[in-house]
Amino acid sequence: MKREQLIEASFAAAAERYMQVGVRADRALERLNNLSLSLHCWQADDVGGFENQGGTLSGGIQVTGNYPGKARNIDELRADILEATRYIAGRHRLSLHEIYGDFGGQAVDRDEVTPEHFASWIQWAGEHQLKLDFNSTSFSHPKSGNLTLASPEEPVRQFWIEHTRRCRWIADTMGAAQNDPCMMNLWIHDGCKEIPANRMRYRRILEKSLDEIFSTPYEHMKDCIEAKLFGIGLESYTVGSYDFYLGYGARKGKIVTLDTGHFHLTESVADKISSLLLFTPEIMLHVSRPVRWDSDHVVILNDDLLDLSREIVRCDALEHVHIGLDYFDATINRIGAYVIGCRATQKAFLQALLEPGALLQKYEDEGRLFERLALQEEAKSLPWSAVWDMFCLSNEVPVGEDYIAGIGAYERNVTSKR
Ligand code: RNT
Ligand code: ZN
Repeated sequence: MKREQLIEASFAAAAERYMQVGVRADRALERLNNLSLSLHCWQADDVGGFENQGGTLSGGIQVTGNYPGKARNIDELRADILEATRYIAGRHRLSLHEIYGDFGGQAVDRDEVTPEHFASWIQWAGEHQLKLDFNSTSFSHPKSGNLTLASPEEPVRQFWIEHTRRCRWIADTMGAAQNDPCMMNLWIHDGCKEIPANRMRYRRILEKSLDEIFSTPYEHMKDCIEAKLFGIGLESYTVGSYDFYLGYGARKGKIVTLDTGHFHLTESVADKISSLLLFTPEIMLHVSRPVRWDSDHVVILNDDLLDLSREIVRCDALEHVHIGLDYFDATINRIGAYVIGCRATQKAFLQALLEPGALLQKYEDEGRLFERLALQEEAKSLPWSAVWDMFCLSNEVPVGEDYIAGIGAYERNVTSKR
């Protein structure tokens, strides 16, 4: 049998098998097709950006490795992103950080940036049917220090307020141009290596700064606030902790970003979804993979990711959850890293969409708890991979491991020559 026929036949058999537990595989495929991921531009160049100011990465985050071929300028970054999308089925988004503006070799400080610096991105994204998301950048800058928006030094605080206000303006411009809201993520590293004299002090300042920043209403962008457990060198205290942003988001109607690397390693991020959805408008995800700490390893198909995607589907919240990726690995082919992470995320959501939810709920309602556990176990080995292959085939992206060769060719012909 030809490969294509084999995939089609396997899909047909899988679809029948899923019908036996009350699941429509074709419907799962359709829903997966409509799921957009927001690709983080910073995987392509190790969170460097194009400010041309020789800044080194700071803010408690770190990239390890120096695999050759990272993107050195906007053209290379754009080419790399497009190359990655060739192996990822569906229509996706691109998340830009402020430091990736098109500054044309000029030194544009963070409090001077305007939508003009993103005009070429907006145009390029439109041409390639990619929608844009945005992030303010408060790290890797002489004024970053350990405190930015939570700084008691008024000029420093004002500088970062101005930066963040301008970023919201840029995000709104992007959202208007693409006729779809731009998700604007705010993450700051503010914290202390040692125990501060008073934890409340900086949190009060941060709350005030956020209120000032968010006082301008915008129509085409949505504010997301990202908490963190700790940064390197800032281990004892994080001003923008999860409790801080959860409280802020719930009271003031802001979207909380859940970065899966920003929690204690035994804490379940999946379990937070249903609570957050009750009290905050939507959820922004930064899908990442912590290994022993917030290491930002390439996302793989593991239990954490499966649990997270299942929870989102069970809450029927695909419309209210924005799936961004956030990791940076410089030890392997960077484009391959994108593709592995995106495909893993799609596979996780596919398995979630194929879960026999109605039957599980029925068992639970009837108090048949053995049946519920048994079906949960059996569902793990239902033939989801046949549905996955069909997803790739019908979207004309390489099936299975076939994409490895394509990435290799791009490395030989393009990135290795940088
Ligand atoms: C850092 C946060 C943040 C960054 C990006 C580059 O711990 O996760 O989202 O990774 O903004
Ligand atoms: Zn993040």
